[in-house]
Amino acid sequence: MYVPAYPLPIMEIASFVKLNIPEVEIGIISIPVDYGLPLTQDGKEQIYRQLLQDLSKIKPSGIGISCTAIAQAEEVIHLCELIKEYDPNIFIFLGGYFPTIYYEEILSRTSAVDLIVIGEGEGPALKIIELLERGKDPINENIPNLAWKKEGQIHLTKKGIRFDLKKKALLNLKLLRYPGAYDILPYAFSRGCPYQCNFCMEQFMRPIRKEVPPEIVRKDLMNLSLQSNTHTLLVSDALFKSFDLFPFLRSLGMKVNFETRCDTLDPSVIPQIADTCGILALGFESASYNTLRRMNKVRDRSHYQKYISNTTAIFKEAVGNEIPIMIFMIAGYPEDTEEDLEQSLNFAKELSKNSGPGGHIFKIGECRAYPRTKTYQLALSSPDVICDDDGVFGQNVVRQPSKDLNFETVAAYMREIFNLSNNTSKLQKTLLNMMPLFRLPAHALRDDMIPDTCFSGNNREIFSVKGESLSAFRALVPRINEKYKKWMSGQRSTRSLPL
Ligand code: B12
Ligand code: SF4
Repeated sequence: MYVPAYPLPIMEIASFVKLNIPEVEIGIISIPVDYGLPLTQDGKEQIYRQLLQDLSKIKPSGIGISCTAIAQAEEVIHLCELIKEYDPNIFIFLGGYFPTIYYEEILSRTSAVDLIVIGEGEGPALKIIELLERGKDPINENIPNLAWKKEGQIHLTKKGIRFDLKKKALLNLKLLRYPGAYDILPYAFSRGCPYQCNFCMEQFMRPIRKEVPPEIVRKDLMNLSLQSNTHTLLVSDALFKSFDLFPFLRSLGMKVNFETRCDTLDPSVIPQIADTCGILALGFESASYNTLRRMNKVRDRSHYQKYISNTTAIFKEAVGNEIPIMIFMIAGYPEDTEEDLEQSLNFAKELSKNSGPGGHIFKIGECRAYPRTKTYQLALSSPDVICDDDGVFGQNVVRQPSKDLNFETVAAYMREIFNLSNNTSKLQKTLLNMMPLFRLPAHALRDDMIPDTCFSGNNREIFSVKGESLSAFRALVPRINEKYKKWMSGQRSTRSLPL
C-alpha cells in the first residue's frame, strides 16, 4: 500500500516550529525515502544501523515520531527502544492517531517513550522543542494535551483548545532531505469531521471540522507546485469540500485525488472538475440500511435514500466524465447478516452497469473492530459476534459478524463485489502512480528483472522509493504483477520480513 508521499503530519509540525523558532535546527527524517523500504529482516537492520549512524552525527536533543495507523504502532515502539538504547539522553515524544487514542497502552508497554502528545501537535511540539532548546525538561504540567508515565502512574495535562489554522505555517520542503524525491504531494485543506461514524477515529482527534484559510492554501499549493517535480495532489482532508479551488488547482497543472462522503459531494460539480481530478474515492461502506445505521453513517430512512441515490448519481457522473472512481466498502460489520451483504452486492451490480474508460474499483475489505471505537463496543456486546482478540496493537478482524454468517461467506461476497470492478488502463495508470507497489509481497520486489538502480546501498535487500527508482520500476509493473498474481490477492497474515 506504500504511497510515495512526504510525511504530511510531521511536515506541518516541523514547518510550524521552524517558523516560530527560526534558529532551531530541525530536520525531517522520512524513513522510506531517506533510507529505503526493507525487503528482508537484514535490510531492516541495515536501515536502523544507518539511522543510528546518522543520529550519531546529528546529535539531536529530541526526536518526535509520528504514528498514525495501528499498522505502524509496534514498529514505532521498536524504533523508540532502539534509539533509547543507543542514547538514553535523546528525548523521545510521539503523536498521531494511535498515541492519541492508546497512550495508556504505549506507556504501559515501553519506557522508551518520554512523552505523548494528544491530538494536534503544533502547539505542544513548539513548547517541547523550546524547552529542549533551553536545556530544560519538556515534561511540563503547563503544556496542554500531554501524557507521560512517572513512577508507574500516567500523568495527563489539561485539554487544550484546537490549533488555530490561521497560524498554520506554510509547508517547508527544505526540512526534507530529498525534497524532489516524492511523487505524491499530500495536502490538507481542512481538518476534522463532525459525522462520528462508529468505526472511525476522527472523533477522537478532531470532532469539529475547520478549514485552512484559503490564502494559506493558495500559497502552500503555489510553493508545492514550484518546488517539486510532481503535480499529483493527495487530498488528506477527513471531509473534502474545497471545490471552489479547482480553477486555481487547474492553473497550477495539478491532478487532484480525493475521498469524500457519498451524501456530501454534489454530483453536478463533477463535470467541472473532471479534467483536474485524478481519482475520486467514496467512503460508501455498505448499501444496507441496517448496516449503515449500525455504522452511524445514516440517520434515518430518508437520509438513507439520499445516500444511495446520491452515490448512484456521483458514480454515473464519474463514469460519464471518465474519472476513475474507487468505492470503499466494509464487509462483515458486527451484526451483519447475509442479507446485508446481498444488498451491497446487488447495488454494486447495478452501479457497474455503468462503465467507461475511467474505470471503477470496489475496494472492499473485512471489518476491523478497533478497541475504544463504538464498532468495538457493538462487537463485544453482541453475543454472536466473534472478533480476533489482538488488543490495541492488532487488527481485530471480525471473523463472525452474526450467528449464521461466517468469514468464508463474507470473503466470498468480498471477492464477488471486487470482481465487479472495471480495471481499465486509465485506472491502472492512476493507481500505479499513487501506489506503485500495490499488494506486491516483499519477495516480488527482489525479482531479477528489477534493475540494481531500484535498490539502495550495495545489495538488493532495500528497495529505493525515490522518484527515479520508482519510475524505472513502474515500467516493469505489468510483468511483475503477472508473475506474482497469486500472491497479490491473499490475506496478509504477517508483517514479518523473510530473513
Ligand atoms: C493521507 C493519509 C494517508 C496517506 C499518507 C500520506 C502521507 N505521507 O502523508 C497514505 C495513503 C499513505 C495512508 C496510508 C495508510 N493509512 Co492513512 N490516512 C491519511 C489521512 C486521510 C490524512 C492524514 C493527514 O495527513 N492528516 C492531516 C494531518 C495534519 O493531521 P494528522 O495526521 O492527524 O496529524 C496531526 C496530529 O495527529 C498530530 N501528530 C501527528 N504526528 C505527530 C507526531 C508528533 C511528534 C506530534 C507531536 C504530533 C503528531 O499533529 C499533526 C498536526 O496537527 C488520515 C485521515 C485524516 N484525515 O487525518 C488517514 C488515516 C491516518 N489512515 C489510516 C489508515 C488505516 C491507513 C493505512 C493503514 C491504510 C491501509 N490499509 O494500508 C495506511 C498505513 C500507512 C502506514 N505505513 O502506516 C487511518 C488510521 C486509523 C488507525 N489508527 O489505524 C486514518 C486515521 C483514516 C481513518 N479515519 O481510518 N494514509
Ligand atoms: S465521514 Fe469519514 S472522516 Fe467523517 S467520521 Fe465518517 S468515516 Fe470518519
